[in-house]
Amino acid sequence: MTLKLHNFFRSSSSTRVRAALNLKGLDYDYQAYILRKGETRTPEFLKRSPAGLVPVLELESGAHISQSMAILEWLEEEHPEPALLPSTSLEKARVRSLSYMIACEVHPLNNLRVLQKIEKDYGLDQDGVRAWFDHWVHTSFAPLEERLSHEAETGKFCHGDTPGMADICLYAQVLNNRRFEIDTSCYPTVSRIFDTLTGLDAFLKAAPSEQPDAVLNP
Ligand SMILES: N[C@@H](CCC(=O)N[C@@H](CS)C(=O)NCC(=O)O)C(=O)O
Repeated sequence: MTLKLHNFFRSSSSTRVRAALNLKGLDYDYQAYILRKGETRTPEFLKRSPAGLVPVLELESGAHISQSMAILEWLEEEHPEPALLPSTSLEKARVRSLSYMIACEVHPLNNLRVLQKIEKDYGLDQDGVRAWFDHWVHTSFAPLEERLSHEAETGKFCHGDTPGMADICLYAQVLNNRRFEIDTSCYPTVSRIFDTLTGLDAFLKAAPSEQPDAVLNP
């Protein structure tokens, strides 16, 4: 089965999907879009995904799946091994809950179109935009650290000793934080898990710097 990932190297929701595909050992074709040039706003792309956002996973059947978390869930159902989610419903809920602290509460407030909007329409300068980004990262990373450091289910990774959905979200967001020079080293458990993830091939290969379009967009 040939999968095609429509994505952008620096997009953290794209990084999530690349890490999941790598963890599951799935090959995929890489289709790059330059977001700042509006390449996801063309009629051709909008046919794939009317929201004009990456990532979009194109299946061999021609079907398209948008929204990184929906893509991760599809991958998990279609390619269950190795699993991104643990086995019991309660454990699954914990992993989804940790994942959504990032995917639903940090990322949507800090993605490109929001940053462009607050800069352009509300007159924020670069320092203001950075302060906005910083605020929403810490608003969720402080309770994330609290949970990861106190909950017994945390292991080498966010849940136990195998990497999964929450680790994917954490990894992509910490890389994004670093790009905006947001220091999250004050969160020791988050930092420990991130450092462990950087030692895994599936995550290393998903990093923005490793993608073919990284060289074209310094
Ligand atoms: N909730 C979506 C977020 C997707 C998203 O915000 N994508 C950004 C890049 S990380 C994008 O395509 N931005 C293009 C734009 O804002 O024009 C997901 O998880 O897939």
